[in-house]
Amino acid sequence: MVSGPDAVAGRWDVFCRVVDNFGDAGVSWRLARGLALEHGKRVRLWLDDPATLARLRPEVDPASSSQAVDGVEIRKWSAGLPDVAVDGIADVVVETFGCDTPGPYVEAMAARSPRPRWVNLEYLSAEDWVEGCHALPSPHPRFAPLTRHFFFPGFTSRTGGLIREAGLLHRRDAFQRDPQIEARFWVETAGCIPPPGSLKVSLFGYESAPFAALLECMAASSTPIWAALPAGPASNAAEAWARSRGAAGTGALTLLPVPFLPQDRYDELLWTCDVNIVRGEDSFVRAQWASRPFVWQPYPTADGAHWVKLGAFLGRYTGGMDRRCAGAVTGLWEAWNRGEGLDSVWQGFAAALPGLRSSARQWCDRLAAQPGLVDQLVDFADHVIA
Ligand code: TRH
Repeated sequence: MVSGPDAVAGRWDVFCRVVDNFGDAGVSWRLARGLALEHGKRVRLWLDDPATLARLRPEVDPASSSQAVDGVEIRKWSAGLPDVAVDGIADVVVETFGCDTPGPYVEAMAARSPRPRWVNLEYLSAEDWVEGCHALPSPHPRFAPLTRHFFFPGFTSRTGGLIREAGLLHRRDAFQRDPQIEARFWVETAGCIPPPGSLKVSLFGYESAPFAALLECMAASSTPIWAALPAGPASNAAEAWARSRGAAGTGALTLLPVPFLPQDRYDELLWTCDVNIVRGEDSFVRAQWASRPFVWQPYPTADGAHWVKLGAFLGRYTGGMDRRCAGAVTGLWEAWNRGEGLDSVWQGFAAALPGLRSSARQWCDRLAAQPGLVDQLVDFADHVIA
């Protein structure tokens, strides 16, 4: 057990392999940036696909094999890299989402004294078993002195918490308090400002999401709805749906295609909208920090495990709600993920929004009472594991 000032580890290597979509790069980037900017760590983010990160952070050069952004050294992780003879190894090694640290690097870790600390940052889940697995050690089968620790993000004090940048909620509050700032966001992002009294909705989902059915419900709304559609499945589906409507038009619904936004700008979209439809892991967390009602589509897997994740989170998220709100959230989320039955639940959800808005705020405040994931991970690496 190493403790005390000499235990503070300054050099961190974070490994990320982009499976698909954006979340792997999105989460790993937030982690690396927090370690560098908020904890003064010397961080290298080894990323196999910098082009994916460049979509989230336009300052990133997709073609570069080595660059520095926001205090993070971003290195392209490819065959033979890192070259441990040249690049050395860090004091703390974080592999994200079980991406497996490269073999030669692990061998160099085993040969180094003191041994580097080694953490596997897992996927986010609200399931009960996570608390029992968080922070558990797993000795390496080949290199006995090496122990990998499993670090689970989560929603309770017995997990590693959620990534929350310093000052995030203050920046959100300042944005949400100032109509001028919100208006400027809409003009810069969509070229227009949704009129007062309209319901603003952001849509981000997988190809499988029933976008057309939801847009149909919104078109029939008794109040105006403005839907922001970041470039991708949502905007493609909306374009096809509007074409299919032909002369009937889009009713109470106004479609607002917007570019795929830089991460920090996407936060602002979530902060200004009244309802956010999100997916995966990172936008799911960002919608909770926006403290607005939201709908979540977990990453769908062939074995249906996403239903278990959905149910586990719904259990926690609706636990403090009254029956009407809990029923409205559960009904719409299940219909959204099932891909059917939206017409019978959308109205109930829209009618419950005032109560859902205060529930979203309470939920966010409850999460914000816990230390953020980066703070917890640094404490874990510097003061808990050898
Ligand atoms: O893109 P995703 O589906 O990523 C997924 C999940 O992370 C999932 O857990 C993982 O198993 C799979 O990848 C491999 O959804 P997610 O996690 O919300 O990541 C999207 C990122 O894109 C997030 O950081 C927000 C960001 N984003 C923008 O920066 N601008 C935008 O305009 C939009 C719509 C999203």
